[in-house]
Amino acid sequence: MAAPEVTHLPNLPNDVEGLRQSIRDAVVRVVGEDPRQATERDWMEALAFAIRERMVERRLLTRRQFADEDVKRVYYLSMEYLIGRMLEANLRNMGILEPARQAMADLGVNLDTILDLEDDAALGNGGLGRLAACILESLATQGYPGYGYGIRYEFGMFRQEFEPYHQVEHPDNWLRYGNPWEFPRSDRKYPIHFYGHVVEHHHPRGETRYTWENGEEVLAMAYDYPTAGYGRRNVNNLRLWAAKATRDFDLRYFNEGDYIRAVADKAESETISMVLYPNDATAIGKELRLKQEYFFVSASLQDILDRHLALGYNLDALPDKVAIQLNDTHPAIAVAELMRLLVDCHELSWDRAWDLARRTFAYTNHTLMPEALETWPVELMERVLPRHMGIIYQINHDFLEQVRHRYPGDNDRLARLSIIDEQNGRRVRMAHLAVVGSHRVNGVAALHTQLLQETLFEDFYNLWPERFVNVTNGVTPRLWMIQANPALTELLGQRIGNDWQYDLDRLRALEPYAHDADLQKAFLDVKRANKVRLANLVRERTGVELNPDVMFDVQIKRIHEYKRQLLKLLHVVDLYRRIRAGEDVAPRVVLFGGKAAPGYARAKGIIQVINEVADIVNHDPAVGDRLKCVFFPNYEVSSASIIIPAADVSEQISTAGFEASGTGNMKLALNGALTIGTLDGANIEIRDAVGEESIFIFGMTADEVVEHRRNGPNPEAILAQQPNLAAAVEMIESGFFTCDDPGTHGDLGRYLRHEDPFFVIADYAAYTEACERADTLYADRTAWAEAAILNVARMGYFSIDRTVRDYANQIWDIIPEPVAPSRTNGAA
Ligand code: H2P
Repeated sequence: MAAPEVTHLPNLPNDVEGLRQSIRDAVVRVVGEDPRQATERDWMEALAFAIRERMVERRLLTRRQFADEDVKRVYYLSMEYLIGRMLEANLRNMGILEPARQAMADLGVNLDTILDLEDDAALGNGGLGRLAACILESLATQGYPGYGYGIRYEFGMFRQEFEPYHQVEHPDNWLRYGNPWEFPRSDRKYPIHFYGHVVEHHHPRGETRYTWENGEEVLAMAYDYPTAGYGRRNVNNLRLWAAKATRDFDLRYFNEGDYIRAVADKAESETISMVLYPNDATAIGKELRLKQEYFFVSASLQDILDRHLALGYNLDALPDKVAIQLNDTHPAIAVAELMRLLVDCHELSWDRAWDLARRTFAYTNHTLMPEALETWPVELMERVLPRHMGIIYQINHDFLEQVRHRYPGDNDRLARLSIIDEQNGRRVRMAHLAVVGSHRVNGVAALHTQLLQETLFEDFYNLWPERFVNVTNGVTPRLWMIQANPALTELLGQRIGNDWQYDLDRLRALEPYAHDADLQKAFLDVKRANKVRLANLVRERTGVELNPDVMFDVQIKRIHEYKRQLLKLLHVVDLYRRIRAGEDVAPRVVLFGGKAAPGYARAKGIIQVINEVADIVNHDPAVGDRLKCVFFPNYEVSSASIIIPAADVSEQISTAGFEASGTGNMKLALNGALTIGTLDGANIEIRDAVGEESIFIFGMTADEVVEHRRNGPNPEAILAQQPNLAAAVEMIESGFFTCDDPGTHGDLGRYLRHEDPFFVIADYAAYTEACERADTLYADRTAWAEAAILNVARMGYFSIDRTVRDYANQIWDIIPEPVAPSRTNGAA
């Protein structure tokens, strides 16, 4: 038994005086600067250190309590976490934002200036990575024992610049000033093995055993990021792995005098965690990506088993004490890796291990797009992970035996279900591995889950209907309302109190006031102030002046054909042509934001043409304030939190059946934007929640899209009947917007006229009609305010807290374990 002073956790004060003391001390002790000479960045670092000391205290308390209470834990395995800035979020969730603001002011520093210095942690591409970050925040907020695992990329999502119209990618060197939020754990390192070969050991009695020999090894080293819950003491942990060479120098080369080669090997093994892969239009066939996936999965599983055993549990208790969620197929190799660890390293029998693995894993699917469903060439898998290839064959063999038994003689079904795709040069279908190895599979919105069951996983659904569940996505109100929209937060507080911050359904209390004239006025004033705030940022970033009194119409998301930025652009061009022709159109600001995968030529072409159109429109004196078009550069979490509260209209116009859920749609509606949307993803559930009158739905349904495709789409025939649309397409392809090189967009014209794979042309008329409905309502300020307020009031369902509870109850079987206040360690 350790002495009390050893086991006692410090209990730092959270009042202004205590914080001021900690911050001033940190400038000297941690930053190493004289407070008289400290720069703003020095103060930022000192503040971050003062907070992290407090976070780690609560982290340790949380950990103790989880151990004492024997809790079941969930581990979220994700290649992506799109966290954004951490300083403000940590201050808020720790409940010390205002005391810290005051403490900084006492030290002569403006907190808001400091907050703006921080780079975004952009370890993700889009919705998938942002969802992961929201889930971690909610796990902590609700007191669930939840851990995140991922990769500590040296370079996150690229920084986007326009030169002048097309996207240029710059490396995101987010760690260049170091990172005050992370705790490097040099004692937490696991060996990760690649290449080599497998040796079989036959035992006269009992199973054949395998060892994986030779090959290469790198180390995975842990970096911990404490994640604070809002309004609770719970602080969870996000553990990100960085690759380290097993030794700094290969002595063989060194002794031969080849110093450079000795160091180069070290650099090469460390490239594994160097850079986040941007989403790509075509499946990534890169060895490095496979290595990244295996690297973080293996380290995480070794760590999970270590913790499980260290807590005194035996391996048979794994599914009772551990749930592992696979975020998309990226970590699906975990199924084979856990089998390897249990069978090869812990010497469990195959059948026992398989039962444990399947009851431990669950898999979330985020897309039906075939190119995003990972498959790896068997040859590559065999070379990089030879033991895993053998394990996958064994899993597949056992699985197909079951299928044969159930559907004798149905060879087509076997081929469709097999984990190995024999058609396309033999590839491992990671989604199949994930489904076979999980006890639950979920889609991320009702329609998406239904389509999974009817299309992509139809055969699996027939086999195991009980495995499939829906968990509709959600967003955290802490970031997407309290932090992003302080003015609306305050207004809500005045009207309905603050309970909604913990239970978003309480926003309903606003509903009876939706037609209260005072509230409407206050609501519109808040919106206008947020628009002014955005207009200032847009001026700073792009030089374009926006009039806050016209409608702000916003489409922010990754650039992808199915998300249909082109549909919005055609509308802009159409309006522009009509304004020039002297027509009276309702004024609007159209704002785009989003990145195109560097290898996705069509998406990059879309960015270029939007920028070109914007340049002409914004400089045409005939247009004035009636139309402005902005492509907001380098859209990321921190700019999203300025853009979203300022939006009047939210564009959610994907081709029906293609957007799994969407989460931007939820953030925007929560902030009082009205949605123009197709019946796709979570838009359907948003419509059901806010009511038909408070949303503008248009276009083909998912079924109609399938039908339309079957009948052979004919964009040319549609164009022949729609002169406005035809004129817009002509204007683009004629080179009107590309003074330098009029030929540039001929290809885009051909694409729209002859291919139009995502039915931009087919949905155009319905789309503009929906925009006009929005214009009409917008002109009636009272009616608009009422609809916008109702959107806010009815968005409770889309809280990430509900999402996380759905996972906890339907999939993980875990319960919250709020950290109790204690007298010794119970600062507020
Ligand atoms: C994806 C889907 C979205 C979904 C999100 C989170 C992959 O995000 O396309 O429809 O909401 O996952 O489940 P995104 O396109 O934003 O990268």
